[in-house]
Order: sequence, then structure tokens, then C-alpha cells
Amino acid sequence: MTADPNRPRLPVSYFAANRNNLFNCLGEESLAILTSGRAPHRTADEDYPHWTNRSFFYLAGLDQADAVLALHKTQSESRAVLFIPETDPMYERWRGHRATPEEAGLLTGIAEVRLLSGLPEWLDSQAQRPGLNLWLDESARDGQAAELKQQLAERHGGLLARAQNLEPLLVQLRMIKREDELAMLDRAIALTDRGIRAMLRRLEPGQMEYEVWAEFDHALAKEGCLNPAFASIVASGKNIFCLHYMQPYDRIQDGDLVQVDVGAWVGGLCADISRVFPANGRFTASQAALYEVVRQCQETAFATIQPGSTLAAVNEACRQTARRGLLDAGLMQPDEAITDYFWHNVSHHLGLDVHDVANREALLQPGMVLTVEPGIYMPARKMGMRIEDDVVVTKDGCRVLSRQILREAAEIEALMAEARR
Ligand SMILES: [Mn+2]
Repeated sequence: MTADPNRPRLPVSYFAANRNNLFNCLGEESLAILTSGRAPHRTADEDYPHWTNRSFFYLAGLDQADAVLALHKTQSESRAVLFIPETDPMYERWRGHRATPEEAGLLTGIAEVRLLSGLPEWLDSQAQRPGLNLWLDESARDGQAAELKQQLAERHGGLLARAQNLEPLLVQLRMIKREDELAMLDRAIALTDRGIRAMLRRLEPGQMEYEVWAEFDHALAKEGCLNPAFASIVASGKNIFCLHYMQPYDRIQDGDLVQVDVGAWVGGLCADISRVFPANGRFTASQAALYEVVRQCQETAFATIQPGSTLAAVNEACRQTARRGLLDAGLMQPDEAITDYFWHNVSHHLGLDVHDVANREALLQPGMVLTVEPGIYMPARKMGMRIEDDVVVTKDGCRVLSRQILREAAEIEALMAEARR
């Protein structure tokens, strides 16, 4: 538990407030159980990297596998109990340190930390309470969650049969971000900015896509972010038409557009930013025209995102801007359908996950964090692009959190010219 300024943590008060908010949603005699998850086996003695269940992290603040959080509300009290695996010298010799009960208490702000081996007995005692309602996070589908359900089925089948799904409550709560999260997201976005600048300095025709990709990961790793929020996308030429391009092994050619879609992961928060660059430092006239249309779609989204609006309304407004813009630029004929070029939604929620939990039908509310990433793809014209920024919904509109990241075509060309001098 070092205080590395490059590896900031959300404050314990954030997690405590989240637990309180969930308690407020639960009725008396409720027992909510969440698991931190367990990575699937990969091969031999190796597992896939562990990714802590985000709702567990949201409530507990502990980033490790095989932990269980129980939130128990009675008429008289609301009580959090954290169960963690026993200290295991052989585990630690091979895989590293796991939090002790004392450390887990400090990390989570939960006073009652118990060993996992005591969970079955503890559940037995709780299950005897008359009228107890069990709540489980049905979105958790890893091995640990399955094991817990199996245990419950064997010992408390009646309780399990009546269990309610926590997921809708968690979605409702997690969609609204707290100030602590926004501050952490700012840091993730600032680091993403530095990574994007590092890629730009490297970018030129003749480079391999993975060389540009490595610049981003290197810039992040130097500041303590060894895992980006998601697998970075660096796609040149025709690869732009693969939206989640994961094989960056092509050589970047003169005249190519290079699409990057990247995000740092800081303190549990995910940034998600896309930019498109001309490999040779200058957009062609038609690339520049398309760029302006996509930028206009972004401005439409910024103007449409406000409390009471919906993601569908934002989408539709952007589609109309795209259609008008492409017609005006002579890039599309009136008898063509905009849906042929507008392949994906403009926004998703962003937070502890890059595609964060959300009810996509919900009316927008202050505190929601969304991406704005209109994309237009025209394979026949050999060009396509998306430009992505992150915004928070405010009282009367939205604030662009990533406004410092260079975005205008002229700014991009100027910086690329400067980098080449
Ligand atoms: Mn995105």
C-alpha cells in the first residue's frame, strides 16, 4: 500500500458512499452478496489476467480475486462484511502479495473483514433470519460467482430460488458519477493525451502500426499504467473499416489515414479517446472534408446531450448532421442512405468500465459520463474515421472532459509538421 502518485486510489469515502447508496435502495432484511471474480484458467499453471468485477470494486474498493462482499441490512443496522482468502505463503511466493485482513480494512474502509473459509458458516447463520431477501449480481458470470451459487443451492436452496437481481440497482447507481470519479477520469484523460502525443511524434509513412501502438503503451507504462483501459486500436488504410481492429501488423502508407482509439486506466477509471491522423501529416481535400463533417456531428452531440435527452436522440441528431454534411460536401448522393456510412452508435457510458453499465433507454441526467464518437465510414472512397471525446452531463448541457486533446484538423497538421522539423 504505497502512496505512488502515479497510481492514485479513489478515497475510502467514495466506496463507503457507494455502499450507503446501495443500502438506501434495499429494504429491511436484505442480504446482498457480490464476488470480486476469478480469472479463467489459461494454460498449464497460468490464468488469464484478473479483472475485478466492477460492481464489487465500486462497492468494496478492493482490486483482487476471490473476495466476497456481503451487505446486510436489518431494521436496526446496515453492515458490510468483507471475506478474503487466507494468507497463503505458497500463493505469495509464486503470484505475489494479497491483502491481509488489516490491509483490506484500510483499503476498503470496511471494519468487519473475515476469512473466506468462514463464509459458509456465516451464511448459515444469516439465512436463519425470518423474511431474509437475498440479492445477487446476476451480471457476474465467472467461476467464483458460479461456485457461490452452487454453495447457496446446496445449503440454502429456498433463499436462492427467491433471490433478486442486484444488477438494475447497480446500473442505476453506477450511471451517475461522483466528483471523485470525475477527478480520477480527468487524470486518465490527461495520461491518454500524453500517450496520443507520443504516438503522433512517431507516426509517419513506413512505420508499422505496432510501432505507433507501442508508443502509446510505453507512454502509459512510464507513468504506472501497465494496462490500458482496453486493447489499443491503431488502424491504417483499409484496416480503419474494422472497428475493433486488433492485429496492428501492417505498414503505414503515404496517404493513409491512421485511426487510433485508446484510453488510459487510472485509479479504476477508464478514458476512451479516438483521433484520426494523416500518415504523411496532411489531410487530402476529401479527407479534410469528411473530417469536418465528423467534427460537426460531435458538435451536434455536444449540443444535444443534456438532462432529459436520450442516447437515441443524440444518435438521430448526429445522423442528420452527417447526412446534411456529406450531401453538402458532395460525398453522398440524395438517394443514398446515411446508415450505409454511419455504422455505430455515437455514445456509450464510461466509467469503471470502458463500455460501462447502463440502461441505454434512460433519460440523461447530470453526472452521467458518455463518450461522443460519431464515425463515418466510406470504403468505396477509401476513407473513414471517428473522433471520440468524453463528456459529463451537467445541469444544463454537457462538459467536454477531453477538450485539451488536440482535435481540429489544422491543429493536428501543425503539430505533425512541428514534430518533423
Ligand atoms: Mn468508445
